[in-house]
Amino acid sequence: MINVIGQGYIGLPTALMLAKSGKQVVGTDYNEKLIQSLKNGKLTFEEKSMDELFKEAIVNGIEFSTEYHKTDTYIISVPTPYVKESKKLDPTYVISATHSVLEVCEKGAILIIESTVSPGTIDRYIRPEIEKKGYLLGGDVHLVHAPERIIPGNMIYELEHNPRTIGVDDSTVGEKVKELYSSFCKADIVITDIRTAEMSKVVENTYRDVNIAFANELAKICRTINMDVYEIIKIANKHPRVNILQPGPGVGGHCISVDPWFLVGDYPDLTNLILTARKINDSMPTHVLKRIRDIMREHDIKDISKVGLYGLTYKENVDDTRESPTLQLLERMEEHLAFGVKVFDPYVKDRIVDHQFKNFEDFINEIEILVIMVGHDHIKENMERIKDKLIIDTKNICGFDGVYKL
Ligand code: SAJ
Repeated sequence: MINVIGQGYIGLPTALMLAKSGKQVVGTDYNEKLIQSLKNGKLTFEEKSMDELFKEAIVNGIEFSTEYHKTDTYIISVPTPYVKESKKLDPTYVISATHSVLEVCEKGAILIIESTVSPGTIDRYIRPEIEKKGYLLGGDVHLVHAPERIIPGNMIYELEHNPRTIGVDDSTVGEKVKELYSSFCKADIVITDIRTAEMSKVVENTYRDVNIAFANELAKICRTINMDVYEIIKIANKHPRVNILQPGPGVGGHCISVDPWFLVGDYPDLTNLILTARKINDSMPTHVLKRIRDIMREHDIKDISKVGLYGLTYKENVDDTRESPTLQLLERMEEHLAFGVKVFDPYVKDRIVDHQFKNFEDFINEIEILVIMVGHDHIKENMERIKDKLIIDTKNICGFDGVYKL
């Protein structure tokens, strides 16, 4: 039996995949409401293809519980928040989940940590917990780090098709864990040591952050000289060794905008490029704000409530708002005591900010300037409806003339 601890964005789809492939799985979470919802057959967040997967997992007998179970394999996928002020990882949840596992696990149990952790976290915080308990590492408990790589919006496909990394102390355990993940993952699975697994995960997200920052910096340069950055990127990417990403209103999510800080926090003297990239990406919401101001001036619009931000999530077609560029932008506006901008997102049903509309029509009717912050399919399908507005398209999705860009 496998006990998957943490039934959030990563733990739940992973538990479902394992159950679908015939494993006996218990999904554990301390959030009673969440567990009750799953027990009632109701998913707790939206994700492509997850409904069918959930049904198959139920048929295969997946269980959900607030209790940890006595078993030989655990997968810990609890949040690893970062402390905004210090930019360091907060390992509290992983430590406490490890504690709870140690209370119940069988001798020789495999403890797999999937949560993203900053390089060195397992040596610094998890090993000592196991030793403190008097357990022998590699005998009583086997420690593994198997960081996930899936992207919200395409998680189920990527669980099956993305190569994986397994960090272990002992290769026999590595082979066992590889076999477990092979039950649903059809791609290459590399076995390495724990520190290398930690580091490569953070490096992957840092790589993307740096590359997005390059595109964003180009967008800023092109703005000052009034050139079309998208055209330039399109042409440059024809070169066989060039692959520039897309500029945007900022970088959000719980991964790319967070993980590079772990390296900056630990190696401040060595991370010039990484820190600069972070700063560029963090500056994008302010860049959008300046664009809004310029366009309001150009059209002599003085009332901020005539401006509407479309999209609250950190990227298209998901309902995840963590660290989203729109929330960053609203925060900056608030710092300048600018209140009243209107907001709409078809994926965000709960009211999480002021002046948030439930209905798209009402939202559109009340604004003059529409700022597209997220390229949801919904807005692409409603292009006709927004054509008469002044549009600031930060995602380059409007195919018609007269639209303002980043
Ligand atoms: N973005 C741009 N321009 C681009 C691509 C993305 O501005 O060309 C922005 C997005 O709009 C978004 C942010 O970057 O705000 C991040 O989005 P993303 O889709 O690139 O990635 P995430 O954060 O959803 O997921 C990442 C993935 N990592 C990499 O691509 C290296 C995913 O595979 C990881 O599993 C995930 O982080 C994680 O959990 O670490």
